[in-house]
Amino acid sequence: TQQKEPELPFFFGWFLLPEEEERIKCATMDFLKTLDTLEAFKEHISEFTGEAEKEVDLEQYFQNALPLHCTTKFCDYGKAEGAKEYAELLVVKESFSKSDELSVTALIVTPRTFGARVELTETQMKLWPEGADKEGVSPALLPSVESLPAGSRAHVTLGCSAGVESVQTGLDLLEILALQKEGKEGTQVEMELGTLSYLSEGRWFLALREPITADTTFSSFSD
Ligand code: 2AM
Repeated sequence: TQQKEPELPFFFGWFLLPEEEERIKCATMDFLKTLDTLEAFKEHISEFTGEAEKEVDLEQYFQNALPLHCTTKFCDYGKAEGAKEYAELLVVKESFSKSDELSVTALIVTPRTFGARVELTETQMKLWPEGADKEGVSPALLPSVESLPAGSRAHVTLGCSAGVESVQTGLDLLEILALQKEGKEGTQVEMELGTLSYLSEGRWFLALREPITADTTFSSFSD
């Protein structure tokens, strides 16, 4: 008789507790509401709308369907490379269903995505797959990504613009971090939550004055 393989999930990650999800959504929506009223943002509005004078309601612009989470391993039900190996790691099994606290240190906004940067602790890094930062990264960006600390891609997707897949958030974050490292930061604006910087082509980065923490559960998701 043939033994049936245990099924692999769509992805593994830290999932925000429902009440935390609400709190983070409110706080980050408030930021979006302020952002689209800033003069600095309006100057670059065409990078979002394709037209200079048109206004944009960022709250409507970004949509998110999945529960808020920080993906550790995208498994695609076993089709993704290394999915099975990841699911079998002792640390994955031992951490499964356990609570953990995530620390959000920055927010990013681009014409494609809205996301929260997550700073992983040393313990959390044990659940971060080797090489996850550079998966699907374009050859042009690869050298910069390799020079960033491991875990730089860790994030929570807060929303995507129409037709954009959430995998884009991590790629946008890496691009922003690479530009920062090259000293390519433009306009800076002091906001209540922290310092907002512009990084060309509609990319914005808000470094939070105080990290936002969120209680999560390490688990998996399947549709
Ligand atoms: P995200 O982590 O940026 O939000 C289901 O699509 C989840 O897996 C989403 O959370 C998504 O992006 C993430 N995901 C999809 N494809 C991925 C990939 N190739 N690499 C890493 N994460 C991916």
